[in-house]
Amino acid sequence: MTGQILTGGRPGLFLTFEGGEGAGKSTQIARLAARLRGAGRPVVTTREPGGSPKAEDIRAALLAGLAKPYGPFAEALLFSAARIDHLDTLIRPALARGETVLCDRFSDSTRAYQGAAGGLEPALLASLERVVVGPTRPDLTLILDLDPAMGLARARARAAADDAPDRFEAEALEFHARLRAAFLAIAAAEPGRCAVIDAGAPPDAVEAAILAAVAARLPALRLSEIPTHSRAEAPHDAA
Ligand code: Z5A
Repeated sequence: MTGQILTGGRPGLFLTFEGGEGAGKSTQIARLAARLRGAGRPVVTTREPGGSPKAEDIRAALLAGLAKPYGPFAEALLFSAARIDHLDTLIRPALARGETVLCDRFSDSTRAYQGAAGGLEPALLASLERVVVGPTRPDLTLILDLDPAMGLARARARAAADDAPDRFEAEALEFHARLRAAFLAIAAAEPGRCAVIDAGAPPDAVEAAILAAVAARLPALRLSEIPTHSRAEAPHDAA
């Protein structure tokens, strides 16, 4: 089917996964990728910030909190710099080859973290997004919605006992509640692009909801033709 799908003027499909901390994005990206690959569909899994060597360098600095003293606009510029390289070196070439790109976070995270939760003007971020992302908007964004206290508890349970929380994990619960509201507001404003998934359900139920949303929104992927048994793989193979 490579090269056969024509959505958004490019042969590949671009799916992004968004949501708060510990919502299960990595888990579900691995499941969807395994299902598509099992059926012989070419898939790239990736993440933001990161996904290319230069963007991974920026990720390390951002998550270590090195840009925090410069404020949310400086952080937004660094997330954008990482995104430019990621788009140029990984996402756009994969879409041009007709591959399906599954990306863990993208520009909606900038809107939510640096915008709604960080206090930057939506108009400023919209301008930045227009310049950085251009026409490479996601075909579908799956917003994994979860009570932030539950998400943070999941993330802490996964972390090693001596791991310090990263720059954003360390924010107060109120910051994470603003994020949740921001992602839901994005979904409400762009219902054609976004699907909200209840991420508080068990992993199999979340996966089923994602498959239903993808099948309904992107029929060109022909998900319903793929057998249900598939094995999850390690996420973010392109990073
Ligand atoms: N950021 C930003 O500020 N601006 C931007 O523009 C961008 C990003 C692009 C990246 O962190 C940080 O950068 C992020 C936003 C900010 N903030 N934080 N923190 P990251 O990539 O390190 O972290 P993350 O994106 O938040 O992902 P995560 O914490 O790894 O969560 P996840 O991928 O959504 O969840 P998971 O790893 O699949 O699952 C978490 C745990 O829960 C794990 O043990 C699973 O086994 C478990 N799990 C998964 N699903 C379930 C269900 N359904 N039930 C029970 N347990 C589950």
